[in-house]
Amino acid sequence: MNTNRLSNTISSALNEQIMREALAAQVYLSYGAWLKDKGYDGIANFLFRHSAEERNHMMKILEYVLERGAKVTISAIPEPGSDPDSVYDCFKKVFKQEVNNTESVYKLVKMSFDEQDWATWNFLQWFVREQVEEETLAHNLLDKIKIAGGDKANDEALYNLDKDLSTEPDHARLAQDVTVENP
Ligand code: OFO
Repeated sequence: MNTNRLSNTISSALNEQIMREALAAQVYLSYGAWLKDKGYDGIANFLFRHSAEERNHMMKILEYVLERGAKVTISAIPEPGSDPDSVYDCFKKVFKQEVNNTESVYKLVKMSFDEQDWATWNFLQWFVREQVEEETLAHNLLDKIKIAGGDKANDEALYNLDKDLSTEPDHARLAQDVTVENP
């Protein structure tokens, strides 16, 4: 008896999303490493925690695919891309990364709607809400650096921003503190 409750199209799109979340984690890891190397430990730590959150999103989808009786295929993760040119550029890239991910979540939502796969549609609503939060978070980062002077932000402004972010309440918590249900 076939216990797979996902269509081939949906399961392959979800598997692709598993890879995209893993890629997002790698992107934040690489930006965090770049920032730490430049001495911005507060912002770096913020992005390291965000990287852990992206991995959690990956696990959430992985568990859903298995729960629906479909196959998980772990594919290669593309390279995260080049380092940012500046802290401002880094925050712009973070925002773009989130918007791109939102678009791929929306494609999945549409796909599940078209197939009348209501379980998947319902599962994805969590990601729709999460992306709103993540875009807001990225947008707030951009606002903060714009206030600090954007590309012209001086060392003192960047120092304060770094200090600010090191005490930012955890939206993304440390990997060991998160669960799939409560990322
Ligand atoms: Fe997975 O939420 Fe950001 O991209």
